[in-house]
Amino acid sequence: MAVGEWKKFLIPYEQAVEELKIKFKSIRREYRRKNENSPIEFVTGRVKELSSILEKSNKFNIPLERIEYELEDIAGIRVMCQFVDDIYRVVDLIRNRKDMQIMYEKDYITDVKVSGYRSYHIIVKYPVNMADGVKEILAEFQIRTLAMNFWATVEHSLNYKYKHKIPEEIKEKLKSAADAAFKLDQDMLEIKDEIMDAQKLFEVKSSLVSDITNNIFTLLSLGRTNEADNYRSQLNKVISEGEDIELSKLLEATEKSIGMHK
Ligand code: 0O2
Ligand code: 0O2
Repeated sequence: MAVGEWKKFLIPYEQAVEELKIKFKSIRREYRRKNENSPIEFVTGRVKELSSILEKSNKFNIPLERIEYELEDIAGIRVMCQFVDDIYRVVDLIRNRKDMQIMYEKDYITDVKVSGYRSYHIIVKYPVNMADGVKEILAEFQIRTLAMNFWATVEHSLNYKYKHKIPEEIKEKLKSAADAAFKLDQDMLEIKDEIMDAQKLFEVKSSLVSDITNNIFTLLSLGRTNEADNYRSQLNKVISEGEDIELSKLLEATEKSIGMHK
């Protein structure tokens, strides 16, 4: 295939990656707006480089005309989660979607790879609406925790450095690092409720502070400079030494002041 033809071949994959990134980032936004804990921490995606497509198809003896059916990760989406159980919530999200069809799933968390690699993979068939009709493509989801992602990124760059021939002693270190990362994930899962409470508290606090700041600006725009300055210094004091309940009281006070002057 000429370079121009490859470019054309890759268009639906580029479209799919953009769409899927938006769709899964939106799910995170939806959870956050509803003030619920999101199983999705962040999402990345990429279209496989042409050189990697050719290298992989060569390695597996895939003829060019079969690439679109047999290379499943030309379009790749990665979903990162805070906790191991979130991975399975994301898997369920994907299983319940009407805009893609699952071809198969690989649970490399239960079936850890020899390298130490852990992630949940789902291969889907995804229809892309092109100018001249619908083109169905295959895409690969990799769902993993932040710790699994850290490990995989490091291991991936070492594989690149050593051209897939990582020395035995480094391989062993990597294997035990992978297990240590998984131990961290399991420990975090045990205190998940505590962590989520802390994150919620932090969110509540930062939204109170932002509401109070907005009110202070409103007072300034109403010409109530002294009151605004007074609230500003109270806010600084409460932030450094106060409790959330005092922030709520301060918010109420600023709302009352605005009400009086509007
Ligand atoms: P790093 O440093 O390599 O981890 P946006 O600003 O949202 O448009 P975004 O989210 O950065 O862009 O995504 P982009 O630039 O399209 O995609 C690149 C990301 O895809 C990189 O993450 C890669 O880690 C990730 N990626 C690389 N290979 C694969 C793969 O085989 N499968 C999947 N699913 N993802 C892959 P970072 O964090 O940008 O950069
Ligand atoms: P890239 O550079 O990420 O695109 P295989 O038969 O094992 O060679 P297969 O059948 O294509 O691979 O599927 P598999 O095993 O599910 O792996 C697909 C992708 O998962 C890989 O894509 C990697 O992104 C990731 N992966 C699998 N095993 C490992 C591992 O041991 N370490 C790391 N860091 N990533 C892994 P590519 O095309 O190999 O690479």
